[in-house]
Amino acid sequence: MATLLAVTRAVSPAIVNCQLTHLAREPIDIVQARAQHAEYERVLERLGCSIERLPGGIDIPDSVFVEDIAIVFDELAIITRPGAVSRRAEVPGVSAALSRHRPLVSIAEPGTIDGGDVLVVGRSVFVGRTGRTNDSGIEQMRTALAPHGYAVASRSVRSCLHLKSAITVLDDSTLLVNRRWIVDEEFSSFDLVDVDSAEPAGANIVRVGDRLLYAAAFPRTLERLTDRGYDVTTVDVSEIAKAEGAVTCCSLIFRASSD
Ligand code: CIR
Repeated sequence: MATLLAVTRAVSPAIVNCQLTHLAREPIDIVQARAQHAEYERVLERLGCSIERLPGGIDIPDSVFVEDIAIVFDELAIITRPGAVSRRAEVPGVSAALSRHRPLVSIAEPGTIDGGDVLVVGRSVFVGRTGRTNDSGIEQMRTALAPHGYAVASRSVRSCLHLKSAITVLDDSTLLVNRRWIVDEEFSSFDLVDVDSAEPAGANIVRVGDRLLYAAAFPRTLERLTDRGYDVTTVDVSEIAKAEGAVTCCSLIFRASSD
């Protein structure tokens, strides 16, 4: 089996000053946030990942959300130019770490992309147009990926931070979705599993091989998934959720380049 690496980044004490777009600021218990993050890493290890944890930095508020800074493919990694200016300080640390694993291509001004807007299913790459990701960023991604046979398509997103707040992968043909936040016809080639209407933020799930890692906050949607036969492990990420983060945001999972 391929060796999976999961790059994570420690929770910075500055997380209390994180970016917030759709949430009101609530106090974040840093000790609790770190304990939840450590448990998240332990679950990734149990699911078969080797963890490479980067330091969070004492003054980089959103550094734990490493997903937004890169998109890692077998052939290369795209280093983003995050849409929030405060998050651009996260780029050098992630870039240095990934340069040991992949050739890098960086998104340049005026392009912006947050990795949370990029949904990869096989050779199809769907990119949400949001407050964080613009057309120039999407075009640069298309140019970088075309030689490797990936098709990049932009997608609409409303009322949430990122495309992957609204839709993520369950398996090669099935997506977990909150239809209120995307245009479902844009994903008509997939089977769609709806979140429970009481759990609008429940469409974010991490696929690790044939297994899934999910936030404990969405028991109704969890039941739908287990009824369908999915193997789901849950983690409590309630403190991290106060920073508008979800489970995909806290890792970059990819095959070791030697495989
Ligand atoms: C932000 O607003 O950028 C962070 N507070 C949360 C980022 C969450 N990342 C993600 O959904 N991929």
